Amino acid sequence: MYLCKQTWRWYGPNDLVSLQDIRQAGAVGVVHALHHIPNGEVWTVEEIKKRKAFIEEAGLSWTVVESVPVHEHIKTQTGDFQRYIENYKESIRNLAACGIDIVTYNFMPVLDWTRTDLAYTLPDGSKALRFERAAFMAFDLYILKRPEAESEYTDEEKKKARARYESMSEDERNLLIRNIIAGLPGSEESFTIEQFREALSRYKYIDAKKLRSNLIYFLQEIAPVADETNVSLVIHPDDPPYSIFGLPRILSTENDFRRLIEAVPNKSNGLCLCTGSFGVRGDNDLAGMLERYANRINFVHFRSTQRDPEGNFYEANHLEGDVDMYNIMKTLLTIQQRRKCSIAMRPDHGHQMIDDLKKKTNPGYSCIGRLRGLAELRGLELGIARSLFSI
Ligand code: DNO
Repeated sequence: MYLCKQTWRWYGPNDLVSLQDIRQAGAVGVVHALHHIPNGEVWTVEEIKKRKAFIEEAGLSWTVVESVPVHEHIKTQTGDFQRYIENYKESIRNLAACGIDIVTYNFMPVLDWTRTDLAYTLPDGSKALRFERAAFMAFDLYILKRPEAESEYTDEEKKKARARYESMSEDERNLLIRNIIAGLPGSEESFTIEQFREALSRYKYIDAKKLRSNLIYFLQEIAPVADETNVSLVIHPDDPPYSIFGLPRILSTENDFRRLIEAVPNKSNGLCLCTGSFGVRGDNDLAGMLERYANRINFVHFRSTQRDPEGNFYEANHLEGDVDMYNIMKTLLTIQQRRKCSIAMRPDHGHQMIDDLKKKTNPGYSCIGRLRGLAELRGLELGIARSLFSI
């Protein structure tokens, strides 16, 4: 019987959630990155080994890398991008030499995952991450004042954004700015408004077609190295799964992933199925994607979101919201029996709740909310496994 490999994201020795906490939560592995190494530089065997030993001393394994960040110059194919690609290959080889064989990355321009509100209070008093479209548009139009934004939104949207902007105090505006551009956990970049404008301007001539061809070029370069060293490369989808700030986004749907596989069919080219990111689009059939790309999905983020007709969403409890977790778990279990292997998963994000409400936590990555998520997912998995395969 193959069950998921239960893992947990850990941000390193300064993470408020310790390796021991993670063990107590019941995870067997950690998802981790060497955040102290600047984007684009090589992860040396020495640094990887040091961290790996530290994790193993706590009785856990370093199961997945999330992420080896892709330097902006690779995404835009400017500056020193070829050197950064060579460095990336070197990092893959070094990770493989240390026995770490799943590497997550993303190809979102400028920003990684994006939310407008990091403390959206739910009726039970816990706090969730949220994306509020009116607040986002208010930032884009009236704080960032992106010139093209005026023509990208409808009159009705602009009216809503204006009203939202005017309803905010100075403090609320500053908080919104920080939430959007100061960098959420795991995103390796952080900007001031000025720097953000400049970063956006580097994409002036890069549309979705060009960005896709840059991603394909990058993969054609690194996938052979990953094939050779038995490393799975898993791309993380766009979050939210559509274009923001006029930037192209090219991994938001099943079709986007299909195109990537058609262009780069190497065996190492795979997907991190983040149910929370893809799930924001009603037209993404998550269990179907799992089924159709069964052999390419080598890491799963379990998370659910709750959408509304206004284009807002918040992060729901793991077994609630729009994502049909039962169906996804059932499909994943069936695939693991077919592939005869355990696939790594982690509870993605969790609500800030109970004692964590008194702490200064990493947004989305406090302990107790994820503990609840993992416990629920583990129960769901065992229940399905026992009834399906009568163990
Ligand atoms: C957010 C995460 C992202 C993700 C990266 C993968 O919680 O899912 O930071 O790790 O985009 O490269």
